[in-house]
Amino acid sequence: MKEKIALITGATSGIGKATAEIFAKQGINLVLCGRRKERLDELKATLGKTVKVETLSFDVRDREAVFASIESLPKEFKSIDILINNAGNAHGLHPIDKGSLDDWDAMMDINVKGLLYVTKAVLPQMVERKAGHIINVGSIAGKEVYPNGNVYCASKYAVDALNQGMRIDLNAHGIRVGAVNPGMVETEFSDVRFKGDTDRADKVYQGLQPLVAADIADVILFVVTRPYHVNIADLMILPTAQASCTVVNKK
Ligand code: NDP
Ligand code: 8X3
Repeated sequence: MKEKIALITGATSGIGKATAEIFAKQGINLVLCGRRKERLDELKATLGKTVKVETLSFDVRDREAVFASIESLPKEFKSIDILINNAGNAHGLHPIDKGSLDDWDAMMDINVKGLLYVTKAVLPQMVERKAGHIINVGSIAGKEVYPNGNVYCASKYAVDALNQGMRIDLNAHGIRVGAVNPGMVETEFSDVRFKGDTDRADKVYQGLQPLVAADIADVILFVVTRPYHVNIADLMILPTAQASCTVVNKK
């Protein structure tokens, strides 16, 4: 994998950060993205000792910033081999009649439209080179709907549809496209969902052993290191204690 370049969105935390760390160990050069610049700088300082690292600080909702940032990459980083579409979050957990319009906008704008903007900005060089690998981080929430999950689930169902659509449309260009769909992973995800209510966030993972971000990063590394004729199209990874969105064996 040496000399390959991966662009990871949402690299400042959780699954994206763990993926950056495991990729660096394999010698994959990195373009790390997120809004929190200080975290990107810290990652560059650490992982930059092992591989080449560029950082891009932008909000995936800001389409001009997405295109300008990716366009600004130095020449040696322009040929992105692997795109990890990971940035995203849930915002709120309310029945549909009580949901907040701002939360709904955030989820659709970040999880769906942001993923589309980044993909559109990265794709031209992949299409031109007739090579590349896109991994869309979906969710079990993109495979089944759970109470109060409504709009978050809709955003992840959209990721599932886009994963299939990209694979079909990019097939003629020889580009690999696949999704990695986690269940419960203890990251900053629930802190964001519950807007900093850490007690409530912690309760989500109490009584079971959830996945950690490194478990998902490990799977992503497996997916990207298959021979080029092998495309892992769709994977779901759950903690052993979780059978579905709502069937969780808590002690
Ligand atoms: P975290 O909250 O730990 O990480 C989310 C990442 O997304 C951060 O790096 C954050 O960076 C970035 N991000 C959020 N909003 C924006 C934005 N507007 N613009 C740019 N970047 C943004 O959560 P996870 O690591 O758990 O989540 C990663 C992905 O995994 C998401 O797509 C999530 O839906 C999915 N997932 C998570 C599961 C879980 O249980 N944790 C289960 C299934 C799927 P910054 O704030 O610096 O911009
Ligand atoms: C995150 C998992 O179950 O909170 O996508 O929706 S869940």
